[in-house]
Amino acid sequence: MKRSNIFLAVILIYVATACGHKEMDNSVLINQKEGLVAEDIAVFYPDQFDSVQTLPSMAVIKDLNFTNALPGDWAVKPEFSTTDTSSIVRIPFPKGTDLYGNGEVTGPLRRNGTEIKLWNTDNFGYGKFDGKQLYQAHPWVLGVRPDGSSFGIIADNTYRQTFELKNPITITSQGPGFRVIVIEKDNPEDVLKALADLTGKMKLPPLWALGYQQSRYSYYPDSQVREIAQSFREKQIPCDVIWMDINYMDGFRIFTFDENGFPDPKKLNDDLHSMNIKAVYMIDPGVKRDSSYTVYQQGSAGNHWVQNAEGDEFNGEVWPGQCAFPDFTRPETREWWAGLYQDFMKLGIDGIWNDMNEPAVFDGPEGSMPFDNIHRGGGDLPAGEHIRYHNVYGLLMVKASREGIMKANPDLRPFILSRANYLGGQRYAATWSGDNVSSEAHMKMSIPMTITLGLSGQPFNGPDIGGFTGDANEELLAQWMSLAPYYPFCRNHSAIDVVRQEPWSFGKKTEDVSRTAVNRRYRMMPYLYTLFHEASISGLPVMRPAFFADVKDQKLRKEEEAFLLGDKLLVIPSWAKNPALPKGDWKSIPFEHEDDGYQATVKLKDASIVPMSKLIQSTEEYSTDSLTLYVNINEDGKAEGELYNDAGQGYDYQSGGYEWLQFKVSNKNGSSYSLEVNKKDGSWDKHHTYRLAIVNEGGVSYSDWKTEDLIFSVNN
Ligand code: NBV
Repeated sequence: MKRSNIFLAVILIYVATACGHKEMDNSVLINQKEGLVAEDIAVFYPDQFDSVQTLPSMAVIKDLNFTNALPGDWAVKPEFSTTDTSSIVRIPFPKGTDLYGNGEVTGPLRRNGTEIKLWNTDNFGYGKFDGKQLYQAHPWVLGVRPDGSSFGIIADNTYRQTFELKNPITITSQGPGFRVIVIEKDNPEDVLKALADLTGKMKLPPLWALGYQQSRYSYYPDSQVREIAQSFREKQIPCDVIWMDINYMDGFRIFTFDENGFPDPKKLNDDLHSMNIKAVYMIDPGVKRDSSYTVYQQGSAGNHWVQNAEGDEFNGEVWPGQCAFPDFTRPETREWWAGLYQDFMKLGIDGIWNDMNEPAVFDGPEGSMPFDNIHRGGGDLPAGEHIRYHNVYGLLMVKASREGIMKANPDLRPFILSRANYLGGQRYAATWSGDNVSSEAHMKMSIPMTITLGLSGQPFNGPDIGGFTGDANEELLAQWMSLAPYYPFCRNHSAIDVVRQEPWSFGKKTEDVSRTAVNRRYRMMPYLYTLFHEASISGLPVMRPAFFADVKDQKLRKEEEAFLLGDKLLVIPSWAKNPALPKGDWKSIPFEHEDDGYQATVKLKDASIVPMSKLIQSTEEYSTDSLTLYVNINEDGKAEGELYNDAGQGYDYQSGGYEWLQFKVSNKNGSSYSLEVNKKDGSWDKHHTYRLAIVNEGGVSYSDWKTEDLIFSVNN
């Protein structure tokens, strides 16, 4: 059934509220239609809702048909009103509720009292709008009540809008009336799972995308790329990816190469591959207005450009000079764009980095396009002005990029990193938090920012480690690299005009600290990959707030230094000052080279098992043949954990080519432990060798390696 026809088929529950009543601020309250679409999900429409103006939803991929009337005791109810210029929704919530989410934002983890504008913005150094308006828009709030019961709110429209997170929450959109979706669950995890059911899940990325990645604007020429790769191998700092920023291009023309600096990209990529390193290349949306340039010629011939209000090709200034911009609302344009990746990927390119896709336009209003530019739409997307499609320009671009990459490499899982995106954009791309600053403040802020994106549906994200703009220094890089193991997306990246910040750039101390940190990430890879798998099937974030460990403990609600990785590891950065920690018998995992003064404390939850693998230099060497199971046995002598394991690439996993194992360890008596391995799912039958690492107060006691007879004795 077409979504625009929803109203013909639904059972409408019509509630007459105070029609025509004037509010204090001159907005006029309007009627609404409301009902349940699932047991715990309600949808509210303002009266005279015109579906063509905001639907089909760019966030929600499910049809939302009313199934039942809204129960009388439904708690979170939006109230709609309008003014001459805006559509307003006010949502009162019970006292004591903590608010989270709201997407890519600076500021505290707990969002109460904050205000943000959703208008994707190229925000260098977070210098504009006090950093409150960044590259992505997530019209979404998560509310957690004192008892842990939780709700989620989606303002289902893409227009420029403001979220004021006071009581009531006030959403003011510069567009027409829009529907509001409210999810009501017993805990925040279930709200996030429902959000993922509605907006789609991140697809399982290739394993290499979880590795450590090194970038700079720009490594140039290609010999420098090779040197960097070589240095990682010589210095034995694990690394999976090197990134090619815009200088690889010929005059910033996308899908071209600078003849002098990158004369043979295929050879470069082959060389990197021979060192077990992948290559990711940047592609921006702006296409240089140059009549001798094939991409511009094709785009013009295909009538693919966004138009100005007069219906002519819109041009604006970006890196290459005056550019035209693909109109990604058009299916034909997305198909053309997707096709551009065909030959490009054949050069051995492994992943794509879509930057500047807010879209950033240097000489345009607020650094983007005029609000009245025309996007012509197509398929089920109506034509609309830029003010409607601005916030989803990046989402539609990465949707097209993803399709192109998948077509070019049908047997490989795609990897795309996007700077701009919108609620639900995890379906297409991972993200990073844009041009942060090399400062202690931005390093610390990267934790609530990474968690917040996870609480907004995007599990695969992280900051520029070391900071993008401004000079890093020995101390800062050592501190920031010590967090590298724990960001879902782990990439060190810096600007063009700042000091180098590869792990070895400030001498031996930082290099050693970095190696120790990155080694940790690779040792934890079995656990990390298991968490990514969990995120891909449930929508739960990889990096999680500490309060997820005990949602009723109010002391944890503001904690934004310490955080969780999955539900079994608690990470406390070395610089954390009196962090609020969850109760329970969490025990520190003693990794190697623990005492450099920088590494975070990593604690294992009681009754838990986390699998770790041998040290490797790249995920190409990843193997789960020999697994060390870190075990924190509880008072009853028991612990449990899981491992998800597949080929790390390709799609066999979609037809059972994986193993999902469950581990149970019990303490027989004294130093004797038994391990039970059960298959939870998957058709793989792999042989593993295990050893137990029993974590206790004083450190860790290891057993011998065993394949059968899984009774271990551990030397205490
Ligand atoms: O392509 C250059 C940079 C890139 O390194 C950065 O990560 C992006 O956020 N890009 C922005 C454009 C120029 C920024 C000054």
